[in-house]
Amino acid sequence: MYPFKTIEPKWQKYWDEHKTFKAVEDESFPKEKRRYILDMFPYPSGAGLHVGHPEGYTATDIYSRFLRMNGYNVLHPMGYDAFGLPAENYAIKTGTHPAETTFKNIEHFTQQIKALGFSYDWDREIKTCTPDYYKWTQWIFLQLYKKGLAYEAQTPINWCPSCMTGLANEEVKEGHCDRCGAQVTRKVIRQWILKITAYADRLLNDLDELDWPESVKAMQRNWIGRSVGAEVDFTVADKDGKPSDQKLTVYTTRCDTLFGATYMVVSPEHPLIEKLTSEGQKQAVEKYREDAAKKSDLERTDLAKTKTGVFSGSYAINPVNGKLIPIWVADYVLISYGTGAIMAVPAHDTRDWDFAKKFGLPIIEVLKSEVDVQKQAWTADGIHVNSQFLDGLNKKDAIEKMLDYLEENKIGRKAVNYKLRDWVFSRQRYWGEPIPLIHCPKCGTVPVPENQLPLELPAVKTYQPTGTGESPLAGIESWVNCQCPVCTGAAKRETNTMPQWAGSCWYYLRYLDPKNDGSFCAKTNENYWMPVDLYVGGAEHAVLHLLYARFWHKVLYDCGVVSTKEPFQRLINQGMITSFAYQRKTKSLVAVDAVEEKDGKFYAKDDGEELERVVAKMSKSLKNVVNPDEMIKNYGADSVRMYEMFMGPLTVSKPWNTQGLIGINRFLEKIWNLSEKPVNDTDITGKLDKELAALRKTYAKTVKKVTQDTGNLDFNVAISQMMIFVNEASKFDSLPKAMWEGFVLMLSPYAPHLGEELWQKLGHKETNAYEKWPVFSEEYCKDDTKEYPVMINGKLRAKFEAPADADNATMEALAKETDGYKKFTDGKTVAKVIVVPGKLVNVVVK
Ligand code: ANZ
Ligand code: ZN
Repeated sequence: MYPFKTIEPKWQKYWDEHKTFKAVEDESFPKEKRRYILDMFPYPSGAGLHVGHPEGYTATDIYSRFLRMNGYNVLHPMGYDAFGLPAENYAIKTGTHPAETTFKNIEHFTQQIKALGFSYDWDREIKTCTPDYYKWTQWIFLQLYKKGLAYEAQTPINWCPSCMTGLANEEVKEGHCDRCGAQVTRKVIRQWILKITAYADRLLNDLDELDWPESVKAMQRNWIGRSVGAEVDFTVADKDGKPSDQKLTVYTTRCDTLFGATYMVVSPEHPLIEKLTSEGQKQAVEKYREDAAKKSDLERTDLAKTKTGVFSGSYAINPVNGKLIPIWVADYVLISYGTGAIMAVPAHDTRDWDFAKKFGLPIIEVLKSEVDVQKQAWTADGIHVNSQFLDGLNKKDAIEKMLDYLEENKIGRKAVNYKLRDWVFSRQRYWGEPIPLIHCPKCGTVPVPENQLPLELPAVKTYQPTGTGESPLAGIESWVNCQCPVCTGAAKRETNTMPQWAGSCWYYLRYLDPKNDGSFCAKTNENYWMPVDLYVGGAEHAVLHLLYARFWHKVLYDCGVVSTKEPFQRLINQGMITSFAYQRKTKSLVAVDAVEEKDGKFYAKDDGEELERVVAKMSKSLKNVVNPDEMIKNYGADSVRMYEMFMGPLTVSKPWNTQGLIGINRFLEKIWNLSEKPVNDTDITGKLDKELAALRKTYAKTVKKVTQDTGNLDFNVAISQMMIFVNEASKFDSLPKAMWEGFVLMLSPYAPHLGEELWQKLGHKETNAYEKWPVFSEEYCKDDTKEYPVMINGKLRAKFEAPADADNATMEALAKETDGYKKFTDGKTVAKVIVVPGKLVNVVVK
């Protein structure tokens, strides 16, 4: 084994002591020679680093090192997203202060990350839970507050009964808490909410200019969910069926179907319900509303669920044909979207159709349908029928015509709606940034003055959330009771804290100027580095962190404190690293330690059943979690780095296979052995023998490919090419020095410890991190094979591929292999084969 156990700590110590990767805002680098390469910083969990972390981190590290060697000034920082529930849950169980747990975990993470030899500027490390950091998170919150983008409301929100806190929409996955899996309920509590909806259009439109995966952009577009339609005003009828003063407005994307609206539905929370409900229906409506309140939005809008509803007892007048249509109350209409009321067109909307069938409401076809609308809804396009002035038009034209009609008659207008909801921003938990606001009985809500920031998190006795909708901070009277900064009277602090996402909304800005006590980031530093040129992280952040951070960034842009509209110009999602698992015929999975391998086959230890090897997520229960520490210990950090890059393209999911890691370790060993050979200082072109010429060619191709592939983040392909070079070079007893130096430099971003060691072995005294990247000569890269024609009796009958300098025997043999040769000589006598070297093969047959 090559001595990675001594080499790796040696160079880690060197980099640390020499601050090799310290980034300086050096004005001699023009803007186009500066790069900001960012990793999604980790949450320092107790479990430590998993093998997924080094995947993205290695990719950005290779790229950063490559850029430095190509003359760029590179900012490549690392830090910790350190507020969060796990540390708090641990505190509840053990009474240990979350800070203590968090800092212990951070220490462990740092040690693990450093063991991988990443070229971070550690002087810029940040932790979102330290007061010098969250001072500025609070400051940014106050900017939002001053701009009217933070407001207080008593609203029904998603409530996790197990975490005992409110959640943002983004934190609810299919009706369950994204963190603990408990079913989310609705609870009305006082909340601080951020008006992200004010930025919906910009968050949507500016996506177009980002170099991001299409899938992530699509997720953000869907999440923002811009919908263009119309509001239509219906007049509610009085007891005698005559128009009353009351209007009921609906939102529809299909105003063209207005002639097919046979009833209306209002959400159970609609503010007009009491007015709309008749005496006779009062009890039934009340009961229905109570039941609906207990259901989640998901349960209510699930297409598969049978529809429920109740008649309100009143009618509205369809504004285009004067018909009276009943107004129903049903929970498939949500109060939070559009106007909370709809016109129902059962012939052309599936949910309305289901409802109409269940309650015996009329179904009127208004678009020529290819099905019988009494038996099934027709939701596709068609020519309008039964629709007076729309008859004969298709959907698009009919919508336009109806919109004109509505506007002319002042019964409707174009309207835009978004699925995006404002961001419920307060948490009733301890381990987060205190929201810097004060409630004064005289002055109302007053921000904590900026010169009093940070508002530090006080020590508490118990971290247990109260479950009443109040944070544990509410119990600390000495902290809660304060002086109003405006009138100096007695006031109380806001006791809610910020959500996990707050700190990560702007951390990339703090790296630019992490120790600045007078500003969140000096303008000059911001100008120097922003925007982030490359951001690499997991795909799971598509609508949470990545949307929130864009929102805050735009607010800061509007405040004039950042210079770019978007924070992250280019985004790449690394693929998931999976693991193997073993499956029975019944499809049940067997834990790795209950499997035996014999001759490449796998058997269950208990009953000997032959198992199929499958790819699965790493999980504790399957015991297939790969521990990076163990891998580094056994095979070295350089092997782990290079293996993770060699597994496949960065963005695809791929299974861990320790055999592959061992292969890479052998490859590095081969390189080490090469370095033991003498290097030849003199220019040996004069006495070139053929093989060395071939190696020079391979070298030139290797430089070309590794340069291009590294620049394109195609690391696996670059590594393959390095392997080709090493295999060829291994056949030589000595190597030209310039070639070997060039190879060592190319290797260094990938296996930096080995690279530095080999560089030193070549007699260099300093790090190679800023050495010039090798250049290649195009001359040597030229394609050295060509196509040769095969002529038979003067006619072109075939072609074959061969080296440009192929000898006569090779050319003749290859010509005889071609299908054309076989066909046209079949049953004939070959009289002569004439090879014209470098040109063609002539065949004479009789
Ligand atoms: C009449 C109609 C006819 C509709 C038709 C659809 C098809 P998007 O595209 O998602 O914006 N809708 C409006 N507000 C709603 C609410 N609060 N809860 C549930 N459904 C609501 O969807 C807009 C459509 O969803 C609207 O257009 C409305 O039904 C329904 F053939 O109006 B439509
Ligand atoms: Zn006051």
